Amino acid sequence: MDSKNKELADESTSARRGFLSKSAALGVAGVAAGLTACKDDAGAAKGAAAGAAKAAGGHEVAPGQLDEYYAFISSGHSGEMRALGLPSGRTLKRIPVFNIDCMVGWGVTNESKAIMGTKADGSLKYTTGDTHHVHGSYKDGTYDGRWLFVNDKIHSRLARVRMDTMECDKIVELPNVMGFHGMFPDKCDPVDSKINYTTRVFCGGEFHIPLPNDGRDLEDPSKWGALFSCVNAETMELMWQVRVDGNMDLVATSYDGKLAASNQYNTENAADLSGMMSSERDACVFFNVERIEKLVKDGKFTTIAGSKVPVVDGRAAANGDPKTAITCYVPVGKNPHGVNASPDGKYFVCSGKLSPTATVIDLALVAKWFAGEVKTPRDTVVAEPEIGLGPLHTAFDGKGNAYTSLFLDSQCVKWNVDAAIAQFKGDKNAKVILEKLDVHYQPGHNYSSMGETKQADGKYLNSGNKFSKDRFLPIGPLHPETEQLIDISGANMKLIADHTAYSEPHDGIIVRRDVVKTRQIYNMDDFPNAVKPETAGIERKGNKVHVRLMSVAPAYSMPVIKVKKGDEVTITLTNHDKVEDLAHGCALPTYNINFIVNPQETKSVTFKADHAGAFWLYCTHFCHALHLEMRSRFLVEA
Ligand code: RUQ
Ligand code: CUA
Ligand code: CA
Repeated sequence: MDSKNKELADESTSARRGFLSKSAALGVAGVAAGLTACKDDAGAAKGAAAGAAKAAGGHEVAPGQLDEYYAFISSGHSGEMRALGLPSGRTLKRIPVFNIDCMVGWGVTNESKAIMGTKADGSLKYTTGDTHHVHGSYKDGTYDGRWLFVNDKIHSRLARVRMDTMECDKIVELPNVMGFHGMFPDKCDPVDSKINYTTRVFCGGEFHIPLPNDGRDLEDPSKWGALFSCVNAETMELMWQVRVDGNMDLVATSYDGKLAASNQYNTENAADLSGMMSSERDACVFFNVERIEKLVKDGKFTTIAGSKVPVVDGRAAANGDPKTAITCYVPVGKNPHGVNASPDGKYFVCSGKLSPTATVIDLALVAKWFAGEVKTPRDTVVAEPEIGLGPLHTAFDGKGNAYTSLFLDSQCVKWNVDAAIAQFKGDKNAKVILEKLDVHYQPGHNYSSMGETKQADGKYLNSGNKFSKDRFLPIGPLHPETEQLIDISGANMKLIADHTAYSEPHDGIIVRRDVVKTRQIYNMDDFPNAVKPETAGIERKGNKVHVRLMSVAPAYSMPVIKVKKGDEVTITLTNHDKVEDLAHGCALPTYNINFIVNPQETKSVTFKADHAGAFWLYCTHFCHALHLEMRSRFLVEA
């Protein structure tokens, strides 16, 4: 870049940062408006860029080399989950979950539709989704490589992805919940410590709604409520729900399995923006899992019309006595966003968003509050350092440091948890803030390598930034997002890479590669409808026709398939190839069919043959030198 261009770039960078700070502040109507212009953005941005150029070496993953880590990330309102390699940032897989993906046939095949959910006519119940949080299943306080879970905020669904195949195998819709946002698997049973692995997934409900939401109470939001839900991780069925005051944003769980918590920005129970900002403090609501399950077991629950799921009352009015309470509302900074568990198992950190603070809550003190040994919920707070403007999410390095994204400051702040606790106790010399690093621009989530486990290794931090503007070549009005990779292994944070992301990832996890054990070839017998040579062929029952097809490169088992107009046709295709990476496609022109079958896999589609003609059923997935020749004539007689 010549010096003129460089100047222009710096100028636009600075203008962009200023603009974003202002527009972000606009959303909070004056509350933060005065707080955004307090730093020399241009100077800081230059420093960060120079540092990055130097640091980039040493983290490259050369051609043919494999990454050290996987990242499993959400994709926001594109509805999928993604697997990346880190530090390279290579996209390894886009895992369709709530969205339709015509490459693999997700939302096209009968099997995927059954998982996604259908209406009475067989069409998909929903075709949209909004994924925010991806978390893995645990054993012994770290990932067991079994499952990934992800939420859908739009239609309040929880999905599970098998880590061995990286495919979604179950989706459940939470009843009487709207805006299912935060989610976290448990790490241990609250009672039986031998069950030291994930058996439950906790789900926060953000928006309060009439209960049930059937047209009643439309004009009286004061009667509306929000539910915290518990899903059985194995069966993916609802276990119970807790009604709370306020809303629930994100969710964290303790390593001993006893506590789950959710930050609440609307303790006011308000239905409009100014109302939601009226209190000086909001809360982090803690759930006593053992007590909730005891109530459910003893039949002390109600149900909400249309749902059989037991609902217990976690509202403050019903939980005045700590010794029997199932919930504890800990006051935290105003309109918090984010609650994260420290890898030492001791603390939850709740960010302020409209307060420049992070609140550190001591879990041992929360347990004592439930035992009646701590005076007020606020007494469980052991630190509340001022860390910067618009704090959202906190990650950890396993060495006692926390890394919080600062949306308004457009920075990542590194701070020390023990120092914050010392400062809270009165130590004026405690050095809490260790470093601030500019990120580009306006970070939402950040997450660190193995940072949500006891094996947090303090190597990498990903900053998921909501705006990229001048970081990449322009591509029209919608810019990609910037996922910035930061090396946190040394004394100073080093920005080492900008990666693009299609809108819009929120949370993710970074997982050591040895944790992930995938299978490359299916077992044919896992599919009850697998087509074998003895069952292959065409079968007619009335106007229902079943075409049982096999693929072996470069041919399908039937060169000609003949049906009649008006038939309901099911095509079941089993891929008999056993070679790793040898998938075949199956596309049927004008019938809107496209899917693939991996080695030894079986999939099926059902459709009405409603127009006559000759249609080439062809292989879409490059499989062989004669891939183009891999096609059959699908004939529909008039
Ligand atoms: S949220 S950008 Cu959907 Cu996890 Cu904070
Ligand atoms: Cu089979 Cu291409
Ligand atoms: Ca509030």
